[in-house]
Amino acid sequence: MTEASERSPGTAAAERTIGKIDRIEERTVRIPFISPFSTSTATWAVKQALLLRIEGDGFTGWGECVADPDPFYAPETTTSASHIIRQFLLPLLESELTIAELLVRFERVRGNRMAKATVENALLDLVARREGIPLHELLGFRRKPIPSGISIGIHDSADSLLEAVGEAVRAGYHRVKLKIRRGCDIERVAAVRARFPRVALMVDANGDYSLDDAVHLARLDALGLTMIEQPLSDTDIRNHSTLQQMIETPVCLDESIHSLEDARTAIALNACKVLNVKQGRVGGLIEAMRIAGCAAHHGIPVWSGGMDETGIGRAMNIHLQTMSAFTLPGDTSETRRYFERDIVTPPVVLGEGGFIAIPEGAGTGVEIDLEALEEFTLRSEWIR
Ligand code: OSB
Ligand code: MG
Repeated sequence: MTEASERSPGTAAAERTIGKIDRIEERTVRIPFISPFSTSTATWAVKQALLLRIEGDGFTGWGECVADPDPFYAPETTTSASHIIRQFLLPLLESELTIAELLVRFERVRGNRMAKATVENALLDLVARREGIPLHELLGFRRKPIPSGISIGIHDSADSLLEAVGEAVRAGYHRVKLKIRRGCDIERVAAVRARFPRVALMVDANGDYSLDDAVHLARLDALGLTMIEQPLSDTDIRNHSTLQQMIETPVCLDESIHSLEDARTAIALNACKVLNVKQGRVGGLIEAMRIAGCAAHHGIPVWSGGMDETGIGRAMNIHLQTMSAFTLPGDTSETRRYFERDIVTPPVVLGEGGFIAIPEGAGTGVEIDLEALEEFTLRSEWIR
């Protein structure tokens, strides 16, 4: 099973017919984070997410848009995604189409891949639930335990960072990612490395550096990092290639990769040795599988990033990671490090050995906690 599906990833799922759609709801939720999450470009104290609920034949699929309310990580926002989904994507939806045909129609809409992923995710969840199979099976992969990594935001002090890393190491996470920015990098990471000599450690700069910083960034080479994620601007694939020749730490691209074409370009230019594939950013699970398949073909290891998703998006990311191209631990951490209360059950829990389980049941396998959903809803509207 895995063989054929890994060679032409996503084909079986994409060939499913969308089927009858009865109604569609758009909803914005706002869930407080347990603690604010800081990157080089933003601090988020709450998770605000746009959700899409698609109902057909008595089944319901949910999609979560990974865009933030602000354009500080990527150009799309919850508001722009809502506009694109309502005005341009949903009008293309017809029940006789296959998902692949719908995705071809979506190509007329430039970019806006977070918006596209929201619709695609909801439809794949709906189709899997209608067929009574788990999402990973629809995608063509078998169940397996998923190794979990953690992304730790920028902390105010070195001490509180060391404490957070200690907690993550004791919890059993397979690797620890530290957010860095100009002026808060080498010394902080060196302190973590000194305290935890053996932990698999990496950093993520979210594009804060320029090529002029290459000599500075080369100081990370002594710290035995598994990779540096997105050191340079998201719009600049070429300079990542130059940077990679100047530093030993493997470069991983995140926000520079919007599509399969971007991945091909980055790989051809030797601009990265690793790829962070966020399905919610590249247009959905099917595009993510194509990218991962291409990367695997070129010997580039892949992992699934995260966008601090609610349990809906997190479940999508978990199912995706059953694809064997995802050889490195992702950023899918357990629910309780983000939220006191999530809008789905069951929560993601870090199990024995730092692995997370795939939710049982059809589709994503998670169920909406309607009471929590109402509690966190800012607005909701039936749009079709
Ligand atoms: O760059 O990977 C990133 C969160 C929000 C925006 C961008 C990023 C992140 C993370 C956290 O690193 C990943 C997660 O825990 O979901
Ligand atoms: Mg990143």
